[in-house]
Amino acid sequence: MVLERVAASVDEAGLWKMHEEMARFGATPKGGVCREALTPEDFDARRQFAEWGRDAGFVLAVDAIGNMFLRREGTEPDLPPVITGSHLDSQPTGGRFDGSFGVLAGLEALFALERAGIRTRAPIEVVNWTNEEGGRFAPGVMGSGVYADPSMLATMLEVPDKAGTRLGDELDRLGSILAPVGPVGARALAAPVGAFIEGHIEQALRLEETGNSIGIVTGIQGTRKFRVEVIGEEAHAGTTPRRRRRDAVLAAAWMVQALHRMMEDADDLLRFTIGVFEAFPGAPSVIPGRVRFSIDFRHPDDVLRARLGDAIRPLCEALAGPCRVQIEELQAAASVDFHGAAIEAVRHAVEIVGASHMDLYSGAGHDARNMARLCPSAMVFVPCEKGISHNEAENAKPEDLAEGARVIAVALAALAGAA
Ligand code: HGY
Ligand code: MN
Ligand code: MN
Repeated sequence: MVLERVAASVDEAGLWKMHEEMARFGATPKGGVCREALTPEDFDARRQFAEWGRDAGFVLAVDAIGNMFLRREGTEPDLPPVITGSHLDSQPTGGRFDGSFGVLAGLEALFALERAGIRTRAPIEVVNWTNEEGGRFAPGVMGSGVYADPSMLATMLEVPDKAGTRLGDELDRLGSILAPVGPVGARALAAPVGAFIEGHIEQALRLEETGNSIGIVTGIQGTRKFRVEVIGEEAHAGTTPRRRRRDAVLAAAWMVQALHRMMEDADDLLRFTIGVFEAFPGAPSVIPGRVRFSIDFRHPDDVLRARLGDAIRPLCEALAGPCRVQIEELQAAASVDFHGAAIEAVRHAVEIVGASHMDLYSGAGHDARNMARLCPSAMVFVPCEKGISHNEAENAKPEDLAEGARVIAVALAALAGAA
């Protein structure tokens, strides 16, 4: 009966209201959010998250990469916490639910436990991971990545944004942002975690197509991310003959075409995206001397990703012509399958809640991939309208968010030993 009481204590209207309030930070005219990592808008969202936690009596801790943990104490405080959460940062033309749902559903799960007067043996924490999206500071899933592998910290602190601002310098501002809210404890990177559950919108169409409310995520496909620099020579557009040109856009364009052709697969499982393509100096009458473009390559099969990912460099070098090409691999993450106590708790929770559900494999990357390296991890997907995401038109229904929060709350309570 305890777990049923937890589910019954989730407040749909309260959860939706938190989404509406969180969406104010970085709100865009088209109804989305632009809240890139460690911008003033992200700091506003972080402050709001801290205030809601403080008002509920939860204790805030922050680690060296700015991940924020709000803790509801357990009756056995020395047990590793069961953690839930996601990210409050967004893409530049992001939606109101990507990341926010996982953080706010986690908060609502704790509020439900408070309302029901239910204690748990282990502490439960809600986390806001730093820089999941990676739009301003590449690569993404950075906060959870550093939490899982602290040896990455020094490198990540040096990552610059387009304006050359160091991530570490922006992060240094977080302390003064949060200080007025209340006491902030320090959290060690890679501190033990009992289990991790992340709620997220599906960002695809399966739940909406099948009429299911809940996706039990069985795994996340692997990814490889690169930055490519093509270096030519700036010259006059009117006087420079073709034979003397070292045109970085021309060389890069050949590379883009050839890469897309190499990455075409008959079963349309492979995901290959060049989302950033910048020409410098970007003046109409100057032959571009430099091009920078991004590569985001994903596929469930680790062997195929290794083979095709390793073919990127030789292909670009073969097409560089009179230019040079520099390629840096920013991130390589293997496909992950979720198993163990966390996903079993989610399976049990959907039965307790009575939610319609299906197993789903995630094409999108999430922080749960990194947490799966530390502890039993799982994800709970809820539908989003037409599967639209990484787009300001992203939308979801209050009843779907509440159903997801009920499943998350019950799974957390079970994992943390509710009594
Ligand atoms: O790119 C991703 O898969 C995630 O939504 N940031
Ligand atoms: Mn996300
Ligand atoms: Mn995203």
